[in-house]
Amino acid sequence: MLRIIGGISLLLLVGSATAPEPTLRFNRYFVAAESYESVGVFDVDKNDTLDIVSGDFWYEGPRFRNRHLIGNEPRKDQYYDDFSTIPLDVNGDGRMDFVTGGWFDQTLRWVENPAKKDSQWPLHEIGKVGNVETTRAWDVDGDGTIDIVPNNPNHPLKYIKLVSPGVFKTVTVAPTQGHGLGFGDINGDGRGDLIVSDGWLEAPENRESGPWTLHKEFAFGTASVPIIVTDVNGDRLNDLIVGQGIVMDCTGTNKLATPADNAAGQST
Ligand SMILES: [Ca+2]
Ligand SMILES: [Ca+2]
Ligand SMILES: [Ca+2]
Ligand SMILES: [Ca+2]
Repeated sequence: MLRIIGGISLLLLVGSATAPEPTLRFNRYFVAAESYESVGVFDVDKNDTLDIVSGDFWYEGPRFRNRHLIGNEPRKDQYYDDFSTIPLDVNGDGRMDFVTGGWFDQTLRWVENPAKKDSQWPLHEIGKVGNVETTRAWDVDGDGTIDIVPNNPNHPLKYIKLVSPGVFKTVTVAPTQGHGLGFGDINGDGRGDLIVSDGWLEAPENRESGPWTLHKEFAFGTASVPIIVTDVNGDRLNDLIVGQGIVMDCTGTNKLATPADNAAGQST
């Protein structure tokens, strides 16, 4: 699991109107001294202003000086068991909820944005999916609505689809997966494929009945989430941008992860 150190900050994007070529500049904006594993940005209170949601609080945009308690996530080891903040109105009441999951309790859950502003947000279990490194949201089946894809090393790869308010359906894609996950069209057939640490899974015409064929054309070891799919060199073939995780060796020194490290489950 990757650590996020320090408080929450925003990097603000500022464009220059007079330069012949746009120059991008980022400013750091302090939000809060506390920090959690994950952060999301969406309009919590429906006032057409984006807010920040992270761990036990949401912070009112656009200044983020007012915070509201939404939960009481216990600390486990050096982590909070809360590894994503995917905005999704799960119960269809018009207020944006979010989806998260825990490495330690191996559970995917959604967190309900309540009607009352300063009450805590109820937790709802979606399912036991295996250790949740983090979760991503992609429209895996191409129906125009995001699906939830948790990265669960050494557990089956699946996507989880919201089929009606508060009701999810799980579609299994592969019997196992490593550390790392991406999504994009690799073979140019218009269907998004899933990228795992040891290859890419070709999306079949019927995503639910499969089969998703694994093409072992690379081996990334402890790969990032996400593995980004984009055409880097402009040859109209999608390429991959992948980060490499780090592990701690027995002396406490960081080193690049290897496939052997990944198999041993030592990734951090
Ligand atoms: Ca809702
Ligand atoms: Ca979908
Ligand atoms: Ca494809
Ligand atoms: Ca390319």
